Amino acid sequence: MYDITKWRHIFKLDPAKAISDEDLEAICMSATDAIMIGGTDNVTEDNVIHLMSRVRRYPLPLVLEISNVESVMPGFDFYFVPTVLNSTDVTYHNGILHQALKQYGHVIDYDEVVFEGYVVLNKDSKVAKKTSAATDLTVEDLEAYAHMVNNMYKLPVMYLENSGAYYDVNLVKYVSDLLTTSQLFYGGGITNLEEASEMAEHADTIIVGDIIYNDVKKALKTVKVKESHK
Ligand code: 1GP
Repeated sequence: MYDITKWRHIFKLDPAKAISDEDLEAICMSATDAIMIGGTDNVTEDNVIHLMSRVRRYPLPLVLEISNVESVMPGFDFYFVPTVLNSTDVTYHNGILHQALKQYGHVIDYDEVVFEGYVVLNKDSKVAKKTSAATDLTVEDLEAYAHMVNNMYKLPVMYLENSGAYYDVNLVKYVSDLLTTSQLFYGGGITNLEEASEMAEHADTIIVGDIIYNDVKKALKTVKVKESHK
């Protein structure tokens, strides 16, 4: 029904953070391609179901990016499952996934599941700390991850995750040039249209998170990237 490969812009909402009805309406009625619900800390069944029911009033695709098994529930259009390729802890490669599939593997609709090859870049981010990610990466490391995702695991999505800070666009370009089939997601520190456009020049899809909570008007402007990067 929805074609993820055409998505250029996604707003990521953190279920652990408060958002007013007014701001949520503005985000959901914008021209963004999808809403993704996901976070690192304090993601619970309660706050996910609450946010899901609020976003469901609006006619746009809704994704749950899974952070733990307890907060997974039916009702989303897609389930994005991160595997953190530069985590030093197997839990975040496939440990949680293995446990989840042991329990629910027989009831999952795999057409709704998208496996994301994550590379966590910002050493100061919560996700880097939680997953014990090896963030001290050289260009050669990034290149190897691109080959891993695109040519070895053949994952549909590679996600360059620089949560909380704007990354070096040249490195995003470098990775982008290596991918032939995997869709490149970039998220991290996008706060205005200029940054959104710069990253969208190379990433297939940009993810905008924090700025929603800091300055919703600025967040809304990033959606304009869809006009220049169709
Ligand atoms: C976080 O990649 C997203 O998972 C977006 O990053 O919150 O820094 O916009 P920001």
